[in-house]
Amino acid sequence: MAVQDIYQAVMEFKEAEVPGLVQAELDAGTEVQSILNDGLIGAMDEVGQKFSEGVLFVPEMLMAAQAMKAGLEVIRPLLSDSDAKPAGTIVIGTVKGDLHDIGKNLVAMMLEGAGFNVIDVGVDVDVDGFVKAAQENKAELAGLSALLTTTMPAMEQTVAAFKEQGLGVKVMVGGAPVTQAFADQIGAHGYSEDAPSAVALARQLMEG
Ligand code: B1M
Repeated sequence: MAVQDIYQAVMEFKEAEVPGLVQAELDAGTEVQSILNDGLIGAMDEVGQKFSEGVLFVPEMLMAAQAMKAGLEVIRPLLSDSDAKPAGTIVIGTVKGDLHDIGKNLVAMMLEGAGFNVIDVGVDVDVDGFVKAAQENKAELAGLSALLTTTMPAMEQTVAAFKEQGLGVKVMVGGAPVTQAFADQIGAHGYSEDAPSAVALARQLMEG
């Protein structure tokens, strides 16, 4: 029994087995940080890498994310008692008028897997919904998803609202119709085309 078994079980999408493996490691006295970073997050980093290389696809990434989340649930109560600090807090949601959430959920799960405190505000979220959630949770980042060309203006309005509020929240955007050029045009702090690159972007935005 080792942290490597947790890593392997996430890589093999063994959602039912991961919680037991995590608990066994905890019982054996393994540090929460090691289980998190070397087991759960490490595996999701490799899954993200394989997705970017075209070796794994969306269904596999979702299955791995579910397995990782099952393990995360076991250690979640312990995280506040340990030295494991969240990588940052991000409010994430799909913008007003848009009900698509599969990609947003995937991004949220990957961020959670990467150690972020993720506040998922759901779908069809208006400007106030995003801004209030960011204020209430003292979020450093906001993540906006849009799948419809018709809801891209709502994304622009939300980015503008964050700027007007002057909260210092960095806004990242994504979704099938969204491009880097559009992100630049609306003044977003960053754009990523898929879930693994959203994690890389969030880490980068947290650094400065
Ligand atoms: Co709809 N839909 N849909 N749909 N739907 C699309 C998006 C569409 C392209 C289909 C088509 O016509 N070919 C089209 C949009 C056309 C356009 O705007 N140009 C469309 C339409 C028109 C509609 C309706 C208007 C249909 C109707 O009712 N007439 C309607 C709109 C409802 C609404 O939102 N108000 C509608 C409804 C639905 C369903 C409810 C049936 C369902 C959504 C279920 C759900 O999400 N719970 C649905 C689905 C499933 C799709 C398709 C088939 C699949 C979307 C998806 O989940 N992809 C889609 C066609 C397609 O893409 N092939 C389509 C998988 C997902 C993992 O990818 O979401 O792109 P994606 O996320 C990626 C990246 O984009 C990125 O990372 C993710 C993972 O790598 N990403 C981010 C996403 N968010 C990010 C945020 C980030 C960073 C990266 O930072 C914060």
